Amino acid sequence: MRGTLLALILVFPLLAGMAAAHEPDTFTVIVREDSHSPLAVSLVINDTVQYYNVDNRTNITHNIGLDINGDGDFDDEGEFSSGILQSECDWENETDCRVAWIFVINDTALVGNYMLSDLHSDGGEVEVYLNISTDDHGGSTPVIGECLGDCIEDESEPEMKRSDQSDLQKGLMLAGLMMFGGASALLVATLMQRA
Ligand SMILES: [Ca+2]
Repeated sequence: MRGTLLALILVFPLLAGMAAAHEPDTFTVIVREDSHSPLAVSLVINDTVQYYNVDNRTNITHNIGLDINGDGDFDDEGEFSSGILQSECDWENETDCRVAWIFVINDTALVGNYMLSDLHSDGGEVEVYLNISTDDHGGSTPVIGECLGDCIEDESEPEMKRSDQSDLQKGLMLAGLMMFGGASALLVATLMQRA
């Protein structure tokens, strides 16, 4: 056990550094009547997130998106959304009907920390978080904060859009990274013991 612990301590910093080398992942968010599970998702470029609506209240639909100017729609410049999400579809007669939003993060322009709104058709609203960062070990994507046009000093972090939740976001991302690193270290430690 002591050997495992030692290996864990030695390996952890190494893995923490390697954790950013990344294969595309798909994350699933369950959209419920009063909340999302999970409420916050952290992705890198080339990941996919799918928001799956399981709110089966009669005639209630969801529409999840970024409302930059706070006017209650997702149609303005720089805004994006899921479109209307039903809880179930009659696929034969409603070919446009959807129950899930499959959002492929394939554009570095999407990098940022977002507070999205899930607008319910009955006027309810749930705020959810979506954090998108570059996979900076890929080598081909622009570094966050790199000057690409109108340069502003001290722009070392992606701008928090709509909300000042950056500390919470960072905490969540750090916690996620640590959990991943810890799990990986345990795996490696186990493998080392077997060898
Ligand atoms: Ca808007």
